[in-house]
Amino acid sequence: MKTPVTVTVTGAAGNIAYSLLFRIAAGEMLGADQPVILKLLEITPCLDKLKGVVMELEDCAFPLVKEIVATDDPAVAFKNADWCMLVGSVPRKAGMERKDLLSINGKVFVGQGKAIAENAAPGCRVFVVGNPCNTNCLIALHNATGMDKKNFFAMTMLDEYRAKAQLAAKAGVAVSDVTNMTIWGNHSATQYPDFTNAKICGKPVTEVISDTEWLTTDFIKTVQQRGAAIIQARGLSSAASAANAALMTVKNLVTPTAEGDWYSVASFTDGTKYGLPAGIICSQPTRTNADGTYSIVEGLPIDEFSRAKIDASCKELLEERAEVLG
Ligand code: NAX
Repeated sequence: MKTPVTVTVTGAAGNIAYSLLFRIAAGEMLGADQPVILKLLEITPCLDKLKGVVMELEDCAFPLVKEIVATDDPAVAFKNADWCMLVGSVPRKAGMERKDLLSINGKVFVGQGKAIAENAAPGCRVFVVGNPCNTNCLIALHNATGMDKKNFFAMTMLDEYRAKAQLAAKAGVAVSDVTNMTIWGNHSATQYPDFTNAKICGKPVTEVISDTEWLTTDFIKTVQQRGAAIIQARGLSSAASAANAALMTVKNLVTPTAEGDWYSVASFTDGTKYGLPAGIICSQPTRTNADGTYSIVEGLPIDEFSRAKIDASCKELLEERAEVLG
């Protein structure tokens, strides 16, 4: 029997967590032979609701779940955590500017970053889903004194899957035939789904889809606006698909990547690759190595069109960083 891995999930009584927790508990994220300890963090008014989620987890009798801790105390929730999945954050309400959201959630991620650094297991990895996830992740990283900056990530896998689904539908192929899909930049309407380096059945997308007008306009817009389209259709934001992408991001980060492929996740930039500014949490093409570390895929050609899109998203990330400084 393997030693249990401690997974902390914040926003544990929320919509995404309601899809996510049961799949982690079933072994879909870390493996069917990997026991887990689940630590669930919520704000105090949601503890009753969280109790209901815990009751349901218990009623599944998952063999891999060794312990469940439900709390409103970050120090308890992050104690000995190997993975911190920061899903909880305050959603944008009517009349709220992006700036207001950054300032409200900024405070949450200051506290959580500190609590993680003080309580989590050595080598703990932090993965942020709660929006604005790139900048929330940067805030947590800056406050997690002593932790390795390489261990902080924000989610763009849902955007990658959305892009793959659009390309597959247009080309009339299975979604598994679409590979090498990079989301560059911010998880926001400025993100750039890079069709120029993606492949369909091993061939460049531009060889398979000749409708360049669609690729450069509707395709990008559809991916960028997909979250809003789901809210419009469902009356609620993406939850099951977001949970799936969160689970798959962690799975990708712990599993060596298939030869020749890569995946998208936002991580801390060092200023040496693709002209991305240093010190932001930016989505880039990423591979997990055989030893469990990860690397940014280097040497991809960036044409003029892609350059402008990537720069625009990085500019937004720099603006967000400037807004939360201090
Ligand atoms: P919900 O509002 O259903 O759940 C969020 C939960 O977080 C609530 O139960 C709330 O009480 C809790 N919470 C708030 N502040 C907290 C704190 N300080 N500590 C612990 N828990 C706290 O939202 P849900 O639909 O689950 O979405 C969660 C977050 O994911 C939102 O910020 C949302 O914008 C973001 N998303 C990110 C995506 C991405 O691709 N990165 C896509 C999906 C989603 O929009």
